[in-house]
Amino acid sequence: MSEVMSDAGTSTDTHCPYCALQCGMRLRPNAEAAGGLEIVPRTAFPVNRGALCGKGQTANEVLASGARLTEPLVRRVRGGELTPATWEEALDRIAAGLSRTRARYGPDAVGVFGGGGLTNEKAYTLGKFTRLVLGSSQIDYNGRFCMSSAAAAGTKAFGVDRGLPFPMEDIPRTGCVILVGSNLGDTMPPALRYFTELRENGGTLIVIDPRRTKTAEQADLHLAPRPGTDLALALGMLHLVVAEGRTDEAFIAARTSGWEEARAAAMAHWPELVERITGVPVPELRRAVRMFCEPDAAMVLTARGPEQQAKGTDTVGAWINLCLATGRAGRPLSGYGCLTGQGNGQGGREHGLKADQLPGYRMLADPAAREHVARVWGVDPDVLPAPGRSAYELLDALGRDTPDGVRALLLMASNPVVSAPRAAHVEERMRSLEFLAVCDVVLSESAALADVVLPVTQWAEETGTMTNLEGRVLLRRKAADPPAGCRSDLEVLHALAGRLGWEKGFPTDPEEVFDELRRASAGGKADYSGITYRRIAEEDGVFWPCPEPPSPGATAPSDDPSNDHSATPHPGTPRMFLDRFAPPDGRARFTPVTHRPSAEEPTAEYPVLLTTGRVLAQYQSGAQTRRVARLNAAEPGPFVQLPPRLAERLGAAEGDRLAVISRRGRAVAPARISRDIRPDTVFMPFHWPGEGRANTLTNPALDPTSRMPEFKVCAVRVELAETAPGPETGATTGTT
Ligand SMILES: Nc1nc2c(c(=O)[nH]1)N[C@H]1C(S)=C(S)[C@@H](COP(=O)(O)OP(=O)(O)OC[C@H]3O[C@@H](n4cnc5c(=O)[nH]c(N)nc54)[C@H](O)[C@@H]3O)O[C@H]1N2
Ligand SMILES: Nc1nc2c(c(=O)[nH]1)N[C@H]1C(S)=C(S)[C@@H](COP(=O)(O)OP(=O)(O)OC[C@H]3O[C@@H](n4cnc5c(=O)[nH]c(N)nc54)[C@H](O)[C@@H]3O)O[C@H]1N2
Ligand code: SF4
Ligand SMILES: [Mo]
Repeated sequence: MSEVMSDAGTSTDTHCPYCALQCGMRLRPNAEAAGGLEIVPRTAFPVNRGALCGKGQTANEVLASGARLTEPLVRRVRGGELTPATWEEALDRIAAGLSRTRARYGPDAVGVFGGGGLTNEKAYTLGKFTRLVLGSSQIDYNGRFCMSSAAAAGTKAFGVDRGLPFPMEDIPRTGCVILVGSNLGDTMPPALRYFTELRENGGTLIVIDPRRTKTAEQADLHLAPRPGTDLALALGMLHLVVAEGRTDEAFIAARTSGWEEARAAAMAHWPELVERITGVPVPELRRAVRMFCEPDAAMVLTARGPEQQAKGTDTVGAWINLCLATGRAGRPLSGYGCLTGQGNGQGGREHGLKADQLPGYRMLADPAAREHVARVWGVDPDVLPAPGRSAYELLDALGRDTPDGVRALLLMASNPVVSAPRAAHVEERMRSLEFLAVCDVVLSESAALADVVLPVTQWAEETGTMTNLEGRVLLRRKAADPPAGCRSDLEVLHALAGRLGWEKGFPTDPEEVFDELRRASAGGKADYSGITYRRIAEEDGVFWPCPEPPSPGATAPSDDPSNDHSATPHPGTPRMFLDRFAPPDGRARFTPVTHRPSAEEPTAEYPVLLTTGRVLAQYQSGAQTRRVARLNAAEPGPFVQLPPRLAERLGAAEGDRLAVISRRGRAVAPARISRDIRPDTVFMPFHWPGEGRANTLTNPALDPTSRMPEFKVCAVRVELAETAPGPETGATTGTT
């Protein structure tokens, strides 16, 4: 107890820099620890109750990393080296590069690419900067690669997109959870506890993954479909639900619309057909239906497996249909949710990083939304640009010598050279830009291509809010001073705006930005207006929507005594849809969806399916975690997970170098032979650049609605590689 008390003065309660779980942690000054901060458990924070994965435990090492950028770098001659510069010179060069491009080709020739790791304040400011200062429509962010399909499907069905419509703490109390394409045992390890508790409480867990992962090992039932066939699987389950008379007709009648069309579409998916498409035997399908339908409450949670497909939106729609048809939505302990990925993937799009969205989850194409946000920004709605391009389309347009080419780019908090689909092509596009500016904490593979690199502060060196996968708005607090030479992203945008003629409107104090964001979001779907830094601190986070109550007396009839005191604050919304769904009629919408093949199916030339994803010890493009010794020792490099029969056919032994070849290029990495993967599939994690870069191979086929690329399935050929290491960069090994 006394330790906690004495801690309070010197320690700082904050959150992990990485994933969407946003685990609570406490940072205690300690000269011996990396970055001068020791990471100690913060058991009172409900989401993780003190538990941290290895990435969280070592997060302080990135603060102190020798790889940390501490001075701006500029490339003074094209093709020359990046060399140190003053902040003045670097900022002047960026302002000149951006305004030169705009003057020559128009505002849409200047693009901005953001990241879901940015705080709400930074995301909001970057969106505002793009639309006002640059006057450009060309902004998108890496969250497009993340949960955009779930966002699109959620919006269609429920009228609003919030990752989980309930807190994680509800999971152990439901009857059954279907986890579709989530390996949270590796990607959100502290969350595994909720599923262990679910089973201890008598509930069941179904995991759907082509691989037997750490998460699948925990399941009562593991279904291993072919990659890219989740849509058929969900439809087959819905077919059985109907055939076995397990629909909830009262719920369907009272709370939904569109059932007849969705039902008819599902009925075309006979279980035997679904078995042929997915490889999942009919008895297992029946068992899954029984497990899902028998308890009083159940949930479906999706992650990147079903979402990162060129039919991701329809796939998630099919899982939502299953929930609606069985009355497993809009009720306590039941519902559909998406496990979002990045620390602030949710907040990033809510506040303006997405090509078509304005703060508060308002849509850029909606005149009323434009008017509201323009008023807060003090401009005429007509100056706001139209919606722009999605992430891959934006990257694909870089350096293009056409009227709609994007010639200059400001990149903040993403590393597309490693993480974008068809990465060799994207890298080549980035190299062909007339001007590239990057803000990062390390010299990522993308920053290395820039004309100007700005060293920014991160995480524990600054304050800001993050919105986790539950829609819980959290406060990350500053715990240490940044290295001399680093400035915050907000300071960068303030300085650039000033140079481009906007003296006002781009504050550097996060709380001041947040107060403006609250006003901009007021009345929107993601209404933050009732949330304050103080409330977040006192309440362990506040769930949006949280409108600000009308000021006392303003709208209340004066003869009502109950309105005679100051309005009570809105409590926030941990659980959504219990009374009504968000569409104007309050009903959830079924979508009639039918299965279709992946953009690439196996052929004689490319007979194997490649899927991609993550490992426990590395994060995303690896820009941060590859610089932490303990994590790097655990997962030092890329690999190809392949089934024993395929290895045998190739004559490959464990560790042998394998070449994986798709229509987009060739990657080489050592073999990891494993019984835990389907016989027709290989898996590569995407955390590394160079010859083992998985994204050299991936297919940028886009979902027509969400514009999500098909990271989770493409056709490849696997061969034994030559024994001598190949060329170092994916750019030279990949065909573009
Ligand atoms: N260690 C670590 N943790 C992370 C991250 C990280 O990079 N590293 N990133 C964070 C971010 S941004 C995100 S988005 C989340 C992602 O979290 P997850 O979605 O859990 O991660 P993935 O490994 O991309 O994909 C999950 C699973 O989908 C399976 N899969 C592949 N193809 C298919 C398919 O067609 N259908 C189905 N049903 N499953 C398929 C893969 O085998 C894999 O096990 O993790 C977050 N947490
Ligand atoms: N093949 C394949 N590819 C994938 C995926 C997959 O499953 N398979 N998943 C996709 C998904 S879900 C995602 S989310 C993307 C993610 O991929 P990326 O967008 O590349 O994500 P990160 O590697 O997290 O890049 C974040 C960068 O921002 C820097 N950074 C950290 N904090 C700050 C900050 O405060 N300010 C600034 N300016 N910079 C900061 C980091 O150092 C890092 O360089 O990858 C996608 N790519
Ligand atoms: S699970 Fe995510 S938020 Fe929690 S410690 Fe690990 S990386 Fe950080
Ligand atoms: Mo993600």
